[in-house]
Amino acid sequence: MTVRIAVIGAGLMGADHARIVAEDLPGATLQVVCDMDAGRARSVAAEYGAQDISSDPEGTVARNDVDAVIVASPDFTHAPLSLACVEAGKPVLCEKPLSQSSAECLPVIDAEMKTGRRWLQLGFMRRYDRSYVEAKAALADGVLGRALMMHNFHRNVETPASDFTGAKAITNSAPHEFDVARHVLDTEFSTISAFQPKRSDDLVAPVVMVLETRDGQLVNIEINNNAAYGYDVRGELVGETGSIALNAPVYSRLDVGLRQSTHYAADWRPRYGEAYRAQNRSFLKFVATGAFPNTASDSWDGYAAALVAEAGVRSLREGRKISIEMIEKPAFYARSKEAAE
Ligand code: ISE
Repeated sequence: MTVRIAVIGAGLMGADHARIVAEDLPGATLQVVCDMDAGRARSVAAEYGAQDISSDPEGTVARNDVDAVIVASPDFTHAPLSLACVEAGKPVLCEKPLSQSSAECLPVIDAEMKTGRRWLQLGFMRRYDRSYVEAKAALADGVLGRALMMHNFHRNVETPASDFTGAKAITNSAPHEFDVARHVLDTEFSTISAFQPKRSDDLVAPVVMVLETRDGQLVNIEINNNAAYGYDVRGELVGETGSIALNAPVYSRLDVGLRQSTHYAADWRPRYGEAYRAQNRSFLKFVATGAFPNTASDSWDGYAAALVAEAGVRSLREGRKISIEMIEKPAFYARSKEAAE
């Protein structure tokens, strides 16, 4: 059976997901491209051969010719549209974040649990990137010993919007590290401390965070959205008997004029192109089998990322360490080692 997918949102990420569905997802078809801007929906639909377009997100979710939904519309629509998918019984891959409000994630969790099965896969695609996959495997294999620390650097060329702030670096960019560090370490965070250095100009300065886990480990995260030189995400997982570096793939090195050089991606899309493809393929398998992929992030992970970000913004504002108080994790979201990949 071909899975008929609707993509809601025809902006940067929506167009990318439409391309993946149309060109790189055997067994799926791009059924609908939905955007409030009909012209943008029409343009993306024409480029990737969608069957139809719409400007009605809720109506698109309800369509009988839509088997699954990818939500890539503006952040504030993610939780309401995910809730609509859960209530309509439509599997949904929702771009991060589920919501920037941890409280807004709870009705999605409640609705999903009420149905008794999983519907929502969340788009923290870093979990599918080879560097984090290999780091998690090395930790599981015991070669690093017990995990002690994880260092994370997340640098963008420039801020994505003119109104970007240090707080937005925490709520928009850092949730990737909040999620993937929890995933690799298989833990939850207990505190967060956030700091900002001073720049000599009026650009948004980096945000540096130190987080403690409930298992006594330390995770530090640098978010620099004005790094200027390139899109650069790397890090290191340090154990008691070894460490593993998290690197970007280098496909070529130019040797010329007594110099060597490699190049950086301009932004996350080329850097994580393979991770998005792997994530979307795991979503298609989830749709076809109903078995939630063990690697993927879910509604609980969306709540956890939003809660940590809220505490990080408070720490930056108040200049002190903030405790992270989570609700108890429902057994419904427990992960079994044997679960589907
Ligand atoms: C952006 O929203 C993303 O999700 C990217 O993956 C991240 O690298 C970037 O910093 C964010 O602004």
